[in-house]
Amino acid sequence: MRQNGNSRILVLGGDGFCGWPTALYLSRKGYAVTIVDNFSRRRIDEELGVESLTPIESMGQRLQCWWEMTGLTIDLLKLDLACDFEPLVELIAETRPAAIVHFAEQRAAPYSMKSSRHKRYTVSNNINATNNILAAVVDAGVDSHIVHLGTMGVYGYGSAGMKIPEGYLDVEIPLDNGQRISQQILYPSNPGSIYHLTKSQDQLLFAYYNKNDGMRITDLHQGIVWGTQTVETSLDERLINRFDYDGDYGTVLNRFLMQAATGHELTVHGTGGQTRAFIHISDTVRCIHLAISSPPDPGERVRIMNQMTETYRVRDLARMIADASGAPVAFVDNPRNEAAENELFVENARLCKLGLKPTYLAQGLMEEISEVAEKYAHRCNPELIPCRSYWRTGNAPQEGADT
Ligand code: NAD
Ligand code: USQ
Repeated sequence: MRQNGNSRILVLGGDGFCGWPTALYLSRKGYAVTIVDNFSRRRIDEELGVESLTPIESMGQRLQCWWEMTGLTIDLLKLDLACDFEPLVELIAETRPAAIVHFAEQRAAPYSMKSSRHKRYTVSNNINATNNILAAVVDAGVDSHIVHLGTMGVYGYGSAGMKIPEGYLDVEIPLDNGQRISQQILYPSNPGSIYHLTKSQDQLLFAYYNKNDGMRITDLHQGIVWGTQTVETSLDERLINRFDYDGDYGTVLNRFLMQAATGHELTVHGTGGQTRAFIHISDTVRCIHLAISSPPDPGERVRIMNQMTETYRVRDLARMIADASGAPVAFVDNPRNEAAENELFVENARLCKLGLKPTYLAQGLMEEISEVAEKYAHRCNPELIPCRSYWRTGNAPQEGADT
């Protein structure tokens, strides 16, 4: 396949769960891809004493294997985007990328709530990385399209029966003279963790650089990503994607799939009344390609699209997996500070209009359990399953209690 020199894409955070399969997908689509990562995620695995359920290779091995399997090369630059500003400006000025896909943030809500050190790291890493990327594009004098991975969590998961719109809310403002004016404002943020707070702050940075510098930005408000493999990561075991199952980085659906495969009880927090939005990893990479292929027009305000395909209540998800696998369901004390129940209706027309054909849970569930979770179940350390990050000290179990 030909690599088009005029279509350079930077994939920031390209060693991560969403970034790696996206880099491969875009490479296969003919883009010239450069991955930028500081490998902080691999260092956090060491800090927490955890490992991906799937055996992930070093980046050197991954890129060598991709070349062997496809004849395609992907460039790599190790940079800390929150600190290494000048090299980032140089990279952007030299490569003049058509798009910069920004995954490079600390993305686990429980990790961000572990201690004041983790809160401060998450705020400093995420907000500095985003601001540095935007400021570097200005300094480099290029018109790259920024595609950022945001989160559904900026909306706060509840809208009193209204469908959550794609980023902006129509409001009517009463004036002193008795008239009313209509306006669209950013949907009010209501983050549920320090991590989600950084994504809310990112939104203001995007609005500002868009207004001041005319920057073209797409912010994808993504739901919880489930699954592991894409067509590209399945080509060879050395390309396998990461699968987090531990109490900090494991997300609910993948945790339930791993728990079902290892015979562990499914750990539902509280009553399991939280409703969340979900998307399969294969749809994530396709959505990013759709967003890149359809950049905002010059002068267009920040384009926000809700990147999700289905919503589920956590206890219904557990019941569905329990029915399919025979695993028991356990209702455990909720370590988080979140409502016991919420309703969630989400508008996702924009990506569907661009051509997204969703992968539904019912289709891929058993395949994921048998092909990934069961295959690597022997690598699971059950000690790492419980969530031990508490939003408030009052949520932590009393000393001596069983965790
Ligand atoms: P991940 O932790 O697997 O990957 C993030 C990558 O970014 C890692 O490789 C890490 O080393 C890198 N990184 C972090 N800070 C960096 C820095 N300062 N400089 C350079 N590299 C840095 O996370 P993921 O699951 O792939 O998520 C990617 C993005 O998608 C995140 O921004 C996250 O908020 C968003 N998102 C993820 C999910 C999900 O369910 N995984 C859902 C919605 C949104
Ligand atoms: N939960 C359980 N049992 C578990 C783990 C989680 O009941 O074993 C519950 C949580 O209490 C919560 C819900 O499941 O109510 C979702 O938790 P999660 O860890 O799957 O997801 P979350 O913390 O919201 O974060 C994940 C990603 C984050 C992304 C976000 C999208 O880690 O990067 O931004 O999903 S969203 O949730 O739509 O905001």
